[in-house]
Amino acid sequence: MPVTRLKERRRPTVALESTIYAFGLPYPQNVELCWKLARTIAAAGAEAKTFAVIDGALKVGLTDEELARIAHAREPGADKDGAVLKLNASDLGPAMALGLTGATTVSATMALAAGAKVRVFATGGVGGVHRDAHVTFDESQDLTALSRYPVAVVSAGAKAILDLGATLERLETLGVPVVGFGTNCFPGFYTRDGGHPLALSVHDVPTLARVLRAHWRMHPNVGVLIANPIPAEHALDPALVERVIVRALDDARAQGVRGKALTPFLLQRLDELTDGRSVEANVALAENNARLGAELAVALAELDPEATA
Ligand code: PSU
Ligand code: MN
Repeated sequence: MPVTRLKERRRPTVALESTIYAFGLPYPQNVELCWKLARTIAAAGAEAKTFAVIDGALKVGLTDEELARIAHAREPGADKDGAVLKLNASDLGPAMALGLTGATTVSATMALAAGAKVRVFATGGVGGVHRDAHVTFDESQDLTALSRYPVAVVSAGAKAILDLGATLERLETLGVPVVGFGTNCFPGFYTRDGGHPLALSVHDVPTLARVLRAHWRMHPNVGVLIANPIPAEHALDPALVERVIVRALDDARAQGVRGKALTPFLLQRLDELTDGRSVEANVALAENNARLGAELAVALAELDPEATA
């Protein structure tokens, strides 16, 4: 390959979201996780880029100060001035115009990754259809984003706080392939088996990269959800998970927590109700997804060296 061509090649990149730091995990575990994911991704030969919006500017990669601002979103007094918002894809334009600061959810991160030509995004779990969506209509914008942006989202499934069956049905309606990595069932985030079979499963990274390349030839603007179960040694007991989720959902209902505040509230309650075990599991699965994301970004680059971000 000529030298000029080599120069055009960009390093394989893995996008990371910032809502998991702002509203998914407590401080300082959130900052530590961000560093850990960057190290894991670098060790696998790729580069991590965390997305956020700071004072109206889109950020692809955060400085330590910017990360600290995001990571303190839930601290008392954080909402006094320069509040850190939770931004969906649809919030990005207004946030830029108004000079706002916010953490990007899966939907916003997918939109920004697509714009930056980054094809692989590693997260914890995607948002989905909430359990009472037949009454509240609460379905995450993550689902429509998956149908709109050509990004592979490496996740441990969707959190069991959601209706996993309805989430899979909605993904099918939206035309989003869900590919199990080393599994035939859709994982339940904290657990390896969320109780729903998957039709598509692959067992190695080169095959996964070929699946993505073929998918984007057919559907150049549609995402893919990769379901990578939490490592067995970090999985929580399914009965415990269900018990604490029911309790957290009751608390949310009693306190009238809805909309964007619901997912962060439930995650924080699970942390309290499991004595931090849910946070440990969350960290372990995010790292596992970052590793797979990096391997996948490298494999995609090998398949198609010039097209890779
Ligand atoms: N899953 C997690 N931790 C999180 C989230 C999901 O394990 O912090 C965040 C992601 O950023 C996801 C968002 O995009 O929650 C979904 O929120 P909602 O349900 O309000 O769409
Ligand atoms: Mn919602």
